[in-house]
Amino acid sequence: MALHPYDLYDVRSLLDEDERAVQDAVARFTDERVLPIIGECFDQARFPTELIHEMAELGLLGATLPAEYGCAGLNAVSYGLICQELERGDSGLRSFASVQSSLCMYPIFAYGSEEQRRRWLPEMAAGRVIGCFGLTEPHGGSDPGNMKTHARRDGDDWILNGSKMWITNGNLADIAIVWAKTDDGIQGFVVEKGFAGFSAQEIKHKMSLRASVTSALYFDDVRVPDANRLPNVKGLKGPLGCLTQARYGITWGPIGAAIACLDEALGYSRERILFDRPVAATQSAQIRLADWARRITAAQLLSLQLGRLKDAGKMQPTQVSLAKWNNCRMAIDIAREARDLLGGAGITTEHSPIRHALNLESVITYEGTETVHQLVVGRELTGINAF
Ligand code: TGC
Ligand code: FAD
Repeated sequence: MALHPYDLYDVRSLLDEDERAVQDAVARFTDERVLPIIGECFDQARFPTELIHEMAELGLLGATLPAEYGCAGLNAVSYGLICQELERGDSGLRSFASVQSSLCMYPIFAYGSEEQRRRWLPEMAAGRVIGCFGLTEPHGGSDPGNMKTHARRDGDDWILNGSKMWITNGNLADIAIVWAKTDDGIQGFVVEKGFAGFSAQEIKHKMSLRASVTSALYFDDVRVPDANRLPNVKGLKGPLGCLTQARYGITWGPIGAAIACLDEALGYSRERILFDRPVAATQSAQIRLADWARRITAAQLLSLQLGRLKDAGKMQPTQVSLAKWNNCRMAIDIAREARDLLGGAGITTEHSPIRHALNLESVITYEGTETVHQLVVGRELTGINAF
């Protein structure tokens, strides 16, 4: 029997019935609702807000959180498959889901009070409240411990000052999870749209993640009630704990982008006749295609094992760093090479590789650059902190 070209090791056979059903449902959504419009959204630098409601209906927002908060209660592998299938459409869609789920709903669930959970999570699962996550600052995102944004206690409130940069969903969001220095260490605050002194400004002229909203956030003496402070975490481990959740999903996403590029390049190289034979009949094209399949297969197995470790409560941040580094590198290299295999046709958004390649420039940078993840693995091996 012929092997599946995008799953040479039959990784799907390692999924249970529920996981396969999740993958199929999101794959259908991507094929029917995302792929027909996404090239144009990218051209127009427009995030398709019209899809938010459908993503919520499918249970894709906060998918791993419990049903009592209106969420789907899925396992980590299912969440990974959601990210993979969304990013097969576009990294912007996966970014939206990652930020809403792992960076906004997760900290409210993990660090928030019961009152905060009940207030925000059901609305966020339904897509009626959109979140963004403010950690990075203009002077250096890799070193968030050096943040300048600070909050000062004033009676029952806090007064927040500072700014955040490169914030996904910033101008879409109804609430921002903002990390700020206090006299008692770094703490997280739920800052609501409309609080006086809080503003968001969209970042224009992006050549990457064009179908996603990215913003700068400004806090000018913003008064935030203590009821909006996340009470159950202090220190950098708060935001870094959220990043571990989001980075886990990001290990899966680029697999989808790489599969989309392999799919396009396979189809194109079979049809394209040069020197009296299809490009796919040349040894150099086959070696490239085979090499992409090898790298995709390795990434699939890496993320699946990571997901199994996560579901068993055994996943370590260093393992996430290794997979985020490997899978982003795998996907960006494949996307760039697939663009080349399409020749001149590869430079327009008629075909997906250039869009994926450009998007992956952000994906390999955000949630910790490639260098940051290499140094995390190096620190694990040597016991020496090289940051
Ligand atoms: P370090 O001393 O290593 O750790 C401080 C405390 O945090 C704990 N910790 C973690 N906890 C959970 N998960 C992790 N991954 C953790 N890493 C560290 C650690 O145990 C310690 O706890 P405690 O109790 O001892 O205080 O901190 P460091 O200052 O040396 O930082 C190390 C470094 C460079 C790895 C860290 O700063 C880092 O990861 N930098 C990169 C920043 C980053 O990734 N920013 C991403 C911003 S959000 C984003 O990009 C969203 S894009 C989303 C989208 O659109 O999809
Ligand atoms: P810098 O930290 O200034 O890094 C510059 C260069 O220095 C990089 O090549 C880096 O690898 C290298 N470097 C860093 N440390 C070392 C070292 N020790 N040794 C050698 N080299 C080093 N942030 C949020 O908080 N929320 C979001 O929603 C969000 N969304 C984003 C969306 C997009 C589209 C993008 C592009 C970014 C987003 N970010 C977000 C920010 C992202 O996390 C940062 O861009 C990233 O962490 C890197 O920070 P920086 O851009 O300031 O680069």
